[in-house]
Amino acid sequence: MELQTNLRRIILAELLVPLALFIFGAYHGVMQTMYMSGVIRANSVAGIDYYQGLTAHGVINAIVLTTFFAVALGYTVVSLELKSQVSIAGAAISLVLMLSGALMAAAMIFLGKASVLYTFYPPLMAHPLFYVGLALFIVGSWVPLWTWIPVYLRWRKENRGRKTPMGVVGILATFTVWQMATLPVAVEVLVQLLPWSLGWTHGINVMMSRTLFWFFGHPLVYFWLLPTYVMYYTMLPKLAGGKLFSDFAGRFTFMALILLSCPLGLHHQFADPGISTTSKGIQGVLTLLVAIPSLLTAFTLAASLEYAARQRGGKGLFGWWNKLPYFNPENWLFPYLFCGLVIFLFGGITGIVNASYSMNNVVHNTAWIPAHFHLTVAGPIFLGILGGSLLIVTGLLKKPVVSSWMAALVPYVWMMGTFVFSSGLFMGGLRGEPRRTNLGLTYMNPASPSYRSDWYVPAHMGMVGGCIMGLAVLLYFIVLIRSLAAAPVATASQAPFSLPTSEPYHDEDVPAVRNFTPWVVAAVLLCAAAYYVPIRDIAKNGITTAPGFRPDSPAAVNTTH
Ligand code: HAS
Repeated sequence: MELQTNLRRIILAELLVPLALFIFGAYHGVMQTMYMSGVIRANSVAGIDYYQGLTAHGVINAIVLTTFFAVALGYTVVSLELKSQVSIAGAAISLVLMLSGALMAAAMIFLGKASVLYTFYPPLMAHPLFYVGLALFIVGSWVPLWTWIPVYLRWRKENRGRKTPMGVVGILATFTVWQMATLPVAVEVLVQLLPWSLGWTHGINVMMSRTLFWFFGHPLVYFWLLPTYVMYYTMLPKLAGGKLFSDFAGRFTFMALILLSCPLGLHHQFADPGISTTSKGIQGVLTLLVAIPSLLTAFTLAASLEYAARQRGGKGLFGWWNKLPYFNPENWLFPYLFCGLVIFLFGGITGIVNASYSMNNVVHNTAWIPAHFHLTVAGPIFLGILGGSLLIVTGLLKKPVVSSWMAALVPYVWMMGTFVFSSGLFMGGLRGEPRRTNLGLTYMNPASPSYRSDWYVPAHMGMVGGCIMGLAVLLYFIVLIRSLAAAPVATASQAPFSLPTSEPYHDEDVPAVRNFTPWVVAAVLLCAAAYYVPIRDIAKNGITTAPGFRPDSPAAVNTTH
């Protein structure tokens, strides 16, 4: 089946516009490593200051690029796998809301009126239009799920007894998590931040705001992860030349992430006051539980890779690893998914360190944390986005992937960069190097009394890694732009675009993972149980509200903009 013409256009916009914005996001990532290592000893470069650049980096890369990709992949998978037409009006409304919201927020960042980082923590205050932009963006990202549900229900009615395609299960799980996660942040933005930045309220309850943010902020990371898991479960085994080892494992992982993604944001607030240690302890245990679906994914995908390698003639206990298609330009997508998995091994293990309440005290707010998340969101997720976007864009435009050897090289260069970068930040973090700090002005400046020579090597490793990551991005854009400029492939222009789809090796039929409803109900109840006490405590504690601040001044902001 061919995708609807207008849907193809919308998907292309959802992939290409954020990739264009990402050029700024990636540039500011490399600049961060320059500031942090002291190569740059200034507050700003080319009129953009440190916190402005850090905000652009986080908002564009972690919120705009990831959400657009999830929506674009969602439309592609739902439409192709269910062989159904989706609402073009819904897709267009979603695109317009998301684009206008993203551009409004980006404009405020680049005008220097929203240097509040991607967490937009108060008492840092942004211009009201930044919060309006965020609200539009979030509402726009809700629309696709609402329009997919009737399509899915119709498909189920017409295909009684058939299993829902795995990719569709994964996409519906992704957006169910997103819907649950974004409600509290919508409350934070509309009830707290926007009126406060408009000057309608004179102070903000920072603890309530942080708690609502992290109610959203942790499931946000699984919202990033789930589209990549869709690609891992549906595409990777096929690209490796084999089958998905267990169909049940994939479906269970998606359902378990619906259940467990939301009720554990307090692990980002282990150091915050005003929340009881019991509530933090409970959510700490839930955080360890949410690692289980990922551990299951690790074993299932390893078994799928082993099956594929043995089909290709692999032998022995470990000898089969040699038979995977690590570098085959015709199969350029495989390395994006495979390198992502290798990176995620280290991102996942360090997440378990963070989740351990006592060890978190050692690493919290240090460079260790960005090291962890560059091995997760900048590892499997980012590589999934790059690979998935190239696949869908060239597939929809019927263009060849030009220099496919370079396309296959990108993930290896990126992996090398992230490992060097993160190793530096892990080492620095364990020595107390802080995150979100312009170290070049002080700790990385030998002329400063605060100079820390023991952070020199880690911070410079971070910078070298960052430059290698920058090189990978450059190579990727060379491939993408050359592919976009190429003439369409004549033979392929006849064939409808399709996604690589793996068959199951074990095709278990377990009723418990066929239906979303019990998982969603259980997730809502678990969230209510996990958050009732901390929210009640924060509301009751009578915390003094705070005025707004900007990162460059200790004086409170005057809210007449
Ligand atoms: Fe995290 C902080 C705990 C996963 C992202 N995390 C962050 C932040 C971000 C982030 C962005 O408990 C910083 C937020 C901020 O700005 O302050 N995280 C965890 C845990 C997991 C975890 C327990 N995080 C993620 C994922 C992210 C992400 C996924 C992005 C998508 N994280 C924390 C905690 C903090 C935190 C604390 C707060 C710290 C603080 O103090 O501020 C788990 O879900 C991880 C489970 C994953 C695994 C790995 C499975 C491995 C697989 C690969 C298999 C490989 C194969 C190939 C088969 C158990 C699937 C084999 C190949 C060979 C060659 C061998």
